[in-house]
Amino acid sequence: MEVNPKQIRNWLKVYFIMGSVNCRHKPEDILRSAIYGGISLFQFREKGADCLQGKEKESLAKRLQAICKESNIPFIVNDDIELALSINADGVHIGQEDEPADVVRRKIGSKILGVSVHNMLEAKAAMRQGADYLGIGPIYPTSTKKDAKAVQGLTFLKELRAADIQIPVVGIGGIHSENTPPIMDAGADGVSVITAISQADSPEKSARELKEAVMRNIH
Ligand code: FQP
Ligand code: MG
Repeated sequence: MEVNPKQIRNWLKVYFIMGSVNCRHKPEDILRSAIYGGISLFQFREKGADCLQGKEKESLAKRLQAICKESNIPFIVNDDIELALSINADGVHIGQEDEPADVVRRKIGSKILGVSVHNMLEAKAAMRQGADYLGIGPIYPTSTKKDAKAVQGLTFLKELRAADIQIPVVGIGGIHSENTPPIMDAGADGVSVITAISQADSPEKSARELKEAVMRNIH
C-alpha cells in the first residue's frame, strides 16, 4: 500500500471508527451505509465491556475488512498488532498506552501507522518513531472512551500547526457535522467519529453531512 502524506490526508477526511459494542444494528450494515455516505477511512476498534474476543473478533474483523475492500476504503486495526498482521490489514492505530510506535513500525513495515498524541513531546516522539498520521483529542467531551483525557484537542492542534508541524492529523472526540468547522480551521486534515455515525438513525446521512462539513473547510 502506497502511503505518501498527500494520500493519508485524503484518507483522514472522514475517518469512521467502530466495533460491535458501538452498534445497535448489524455492524456490516452500519459500515456499508457509512461507506455509501462517503467515509474515507475505517478503523476496527473492538473494545469495551462485552466486546468480542479471539475467533469471534477475528471473524468480525475479516467481514468488515471485506466490505472496506469492495470500496477501496483502507482498513485500520486499533491496538491489536497481531490481528492486523494476521489478516493483512492496511494499518494500525496505537495510543500512548499501547506498544511503542517504533516497535510497531518495525513489526508492520510500510503499513499505515496512526498514533494518538496529546502534547508536543508525544507528537515529536511519534513522528520520529515513524507515525504516518496523528490522532488528536478529545476535541469535545465524549462518553465513548471512559479513560479519555481532558478536552484540550483544539488548543493542542493549533499549537502543533503554529509550530509548523505538517504531519497529517485527524481530530477525535465528540465530533459531529455541526461542530466540525473549528477543527478544520485549527488545521486538521479531517475528523474521526464513532458515535456520530454508528448511533445515527441514518449512518449514511451522518457520514454525508460530515463529509460536506469537512469539504467546505478543507485547507
Ligand atoms: N485517535 C484515533 C484516530 N483513533 C483512536 N483509537 C484514538 C485516537 C485513541 O490508544 P488510544 O487511541 O488512546 O485509545 P483506544 O485504544 O481506547 O482507542 F486518529 F484514528 F482517529
Ligand atoms: Mg489504543
